[in-house]
Amino acid sequence: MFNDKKVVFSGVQPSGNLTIGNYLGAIRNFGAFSEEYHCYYCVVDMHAITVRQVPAELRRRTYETLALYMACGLDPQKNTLFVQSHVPQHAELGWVLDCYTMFGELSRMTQFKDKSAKNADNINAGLFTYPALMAADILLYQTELVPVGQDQKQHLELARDIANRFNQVYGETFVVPDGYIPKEGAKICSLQDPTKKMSKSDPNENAVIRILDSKDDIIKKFKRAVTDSGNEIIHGEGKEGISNLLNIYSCFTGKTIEEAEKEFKGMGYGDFKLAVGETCADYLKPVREEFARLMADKAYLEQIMAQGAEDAYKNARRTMSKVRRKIGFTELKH
Ligand code: AQP
Repeated sequence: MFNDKKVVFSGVQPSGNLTIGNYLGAIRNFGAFSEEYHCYYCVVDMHAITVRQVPAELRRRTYETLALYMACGLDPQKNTLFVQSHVPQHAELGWVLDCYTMFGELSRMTQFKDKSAKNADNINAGLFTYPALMAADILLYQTELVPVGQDQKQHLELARDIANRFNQVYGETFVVPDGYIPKEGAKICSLQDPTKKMSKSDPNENAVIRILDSKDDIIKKFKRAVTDSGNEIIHGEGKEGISNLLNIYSCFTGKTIEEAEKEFKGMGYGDFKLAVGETCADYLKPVREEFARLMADKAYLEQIMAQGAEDAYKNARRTMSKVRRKIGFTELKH
């Protein structure tokens, strides 16, 4: 199916029902690479357990995330769609890279600081070393390009540092990946606190729009979105709520922020929020429908998972065997 194309890798954690942040910042952009690159799109369940998960929900969301990849337009015949824990080399390389990642580097990661604050009763070692496992995910496939949202930029830079460090010690082993952060949609903010990014694990349902929310729920949540005491629909400082809504509207319509500002000039906040909600809900309708169709056929999803794991495994094994040789592990002769 694939030749010697350059590689794209990205992943999404099944740590909650996916949001329009995950969609606009990441998944929506994945399909554009499918022709030119060998694309690996992974459901990163091993990352998800850095925060306590309910097992049955994690399992269900793993299927759902895979189905959402496809519902968002990723063709499993043109992309390797798989689940991280099905390919054991992720854990294996993750451990090796832990030994090439510095305590100080991991301590500086803002996601670690944020998540430790949110999960004060479970600041586990996995949460701390999360970026080294993410580096392993990427480097295993000799990835050139990693499409992610703005929040992953710091982790990606660390993955580059780890690759460079390893290459300096052992000679060229890993391709050093570049990030691809979209111009629009790289940071979609919470509807209840627009100074923060929208997160799928946010306990406040009104703060997040989920890809699979019903039209009514989407409109209700947009109507409750925090704005400001003014009445002008313009993008800018001190107008974080309105700016976020304009940004979302612009992502779903392809219009520029200036065009959107012009369109809504003179309109009240209530009507503006309703218009953004309707646009978002209508845009996502085909995704919701295709998702429902795919989820009805679990056997098909399992077939895609198996096919993806087999393809990913072949390539991951190649890199891992190179790494094992370089670092001095002995190999058993068969
Ligand atoms: N608000 C966002 N705006 C734009 N892009 C975003 N991404 C996440 N939130 C936004 C991008 O979605 C991809 C998958 O994210 P992830 O599952 O790896 O975890 P995350 O970055 O930690 O996303 P969440 O939604 O905030 O999950 P939880 O709540 O579990 O921590 C990534 O490319 C990410 O940049």
